[in-house]
Amino acid sequence: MVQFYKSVLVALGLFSVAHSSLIDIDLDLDLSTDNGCCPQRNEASRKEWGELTPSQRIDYTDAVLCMQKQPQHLPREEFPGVRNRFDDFVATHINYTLHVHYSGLFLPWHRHFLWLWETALRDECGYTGHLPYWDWPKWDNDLAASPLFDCSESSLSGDGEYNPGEQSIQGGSQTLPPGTGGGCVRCGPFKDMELHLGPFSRNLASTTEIPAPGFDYNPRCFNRSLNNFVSSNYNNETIVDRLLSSTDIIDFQTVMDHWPPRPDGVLGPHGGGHFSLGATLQDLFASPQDPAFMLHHAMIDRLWSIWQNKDAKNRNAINGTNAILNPPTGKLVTLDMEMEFGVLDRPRTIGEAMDPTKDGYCYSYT
Ligand SMILES: [Cu+2]
Repeated sequence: MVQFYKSVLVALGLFSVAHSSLIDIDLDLDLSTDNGCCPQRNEASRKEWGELTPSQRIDYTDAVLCMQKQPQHLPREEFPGVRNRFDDFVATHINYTLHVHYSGLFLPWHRHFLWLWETALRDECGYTGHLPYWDWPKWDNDLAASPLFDCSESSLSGDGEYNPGEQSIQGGSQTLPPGTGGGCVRCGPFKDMELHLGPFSRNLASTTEIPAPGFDYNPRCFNRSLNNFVSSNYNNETIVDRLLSSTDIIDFQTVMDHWPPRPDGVLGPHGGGHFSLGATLQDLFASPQDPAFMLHHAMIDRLWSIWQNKDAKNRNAINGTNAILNPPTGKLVTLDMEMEFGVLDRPRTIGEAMDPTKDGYCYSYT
């Protein structure tokens, strides 16, 4: 996938992050206060997974399993692979993948997507907690020993069964070693989970149309492969510190998606998290099928909000276009550009998603 992006970047002549084709937007909003406008409920605090008690963690995974038992809202005829409410979120992600990755929509679209997920868990499955996050550097050397992936009843399940046929991963100029699993997950709360959508090839044939298998129904087991090489190289403390000291949104987005922080960097911490858990989370389109997806993106959202708050006046900015890899044909993002969420929500402007402490969201991270 990364190899593919690199060649597309070269083909599009975007190899040197074309500042001129990107846009910076500044808004004079104070992100450091909630302006007292969160009247509907107390401000939600999103916590690190290991900070939750085991029973709070089980409340979260129970709510995820509950979503997999609720009826879908998307029509079965058009979306045969969507079998439940959880799949509504997966299919919505597939539907907008070519707009909301490696683009100006990446950060705000995923911020709102996570909030819709958290809200659905609470409203539709009686979850009383908030969305936890995966603090990558805390566990980057030994994923299997972390409370996230130790396969206990209070984890998000763990490694898949060992599959000797597990392939190494091509990440830019680097060949990343395969992980330790590769087969079906057989322990923890998601041991019986079935994936319905995807898999999508990592060699995308087109960047303008959703490729095969689209929304086809393809039931199979939930596959994982823990990869400490990837997490320790691309999700370590040094990279997180570097991300938080980014000088502007262009720098922030470059570090997030490319490490070393150049457009030809192999993987940033965004890709690193995806590639740390094997095929299900690596799937650019259908990755929300791994229950760790929302916690990985909550960490991205957390770091974005921490970074924004360090210089609130100047960091209410977003950068890029509304198309994957910011091709010249993409539309430059603006704060009043609308983002779509299909059946999950009405369209929202980018500006609406810029401040998590504002009325409507009212959350912060510990
Ligand atoms: Cu995504």
